[in-house]
Amino acid sequence: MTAAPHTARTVLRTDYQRAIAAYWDNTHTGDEVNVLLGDVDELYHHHYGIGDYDPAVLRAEGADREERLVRELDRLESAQADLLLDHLGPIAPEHRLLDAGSGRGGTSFMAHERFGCGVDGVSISQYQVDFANGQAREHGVDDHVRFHFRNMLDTGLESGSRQAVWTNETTMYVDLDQAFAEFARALAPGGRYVCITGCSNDLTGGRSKAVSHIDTHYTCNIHPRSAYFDALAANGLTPITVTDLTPQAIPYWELRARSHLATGIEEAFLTAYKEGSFHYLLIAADRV
Ligand code: GPP
Ligand code: MG
Repeated sequence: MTAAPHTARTVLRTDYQRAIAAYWDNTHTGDEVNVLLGDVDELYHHHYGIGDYDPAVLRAEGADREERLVRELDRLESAQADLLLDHLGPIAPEHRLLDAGSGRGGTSFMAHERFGCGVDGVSISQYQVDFANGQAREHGVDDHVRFHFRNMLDTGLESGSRQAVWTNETTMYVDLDQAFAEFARALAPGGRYVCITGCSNDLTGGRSKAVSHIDTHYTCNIHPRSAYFDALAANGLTPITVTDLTPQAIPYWELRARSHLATGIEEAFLTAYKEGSFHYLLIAADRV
């Protein structure tokens, strides 16, 4: 990391960035869905889940039903992070990774646990950085997993220092060209970038009402599918795997919609995915 000071003035460069930092700085109030799920295994995520749920959970009643729903949603979110990590390629303990938009740190801790490697996470939310560094101390891994108040568009990491970089549902907050240029700079030649994202479908033309609803709910700016591949190609990142995870994402939203943890955004995701105006994609690309 560079010695340059990273203050709110240098890290948050636009009104939009200040607005999203404020949004995530305030998630510690009324954030039951993420905190209750995180409490299950001390891994706090800000992404969604994949895979089939156990239908028996919905047949349970009362407190048992609530507890089983929390555990099942958490299991699906961890399955999503595991799938992302499956695509990072061979990672050795001496490698260093970047979690771009690291939230409360869940995916970073899972990466360290799996590979024994170093991980740096960056977030423009000071609250998230402090929370995740507190978790690193609690897990006893703060010598390997560190979180920084930095902008993913300008991480300050040494060029070529990263064997892998990922974004777990964070690219809808940034300009893709700027982000991928920074990731390509930070990656070693032959390093891997993995992205899980929601993107709009160019084929349906323009932004659907459901996609606009999601954007408004999270103060984000969902990009069209084509924008990802244009920006990857423009920045020397060559896709090796592209998986449409949409069918695997729908059960999570169906279960969440029927749970006591629904936040009101569930129907927009279900509508967008089912009408085909929105895809949940995993993209893995090599820095060539
Ligand atoms: C989930 O965060 C992810 C985002 C808000 C980014 C937008 C993602 C898209 C695929 C459009 P969260 O876990 O804080 O959301 P929630 O509180 O709804 O679970
Ligand atoms: Mg969540």
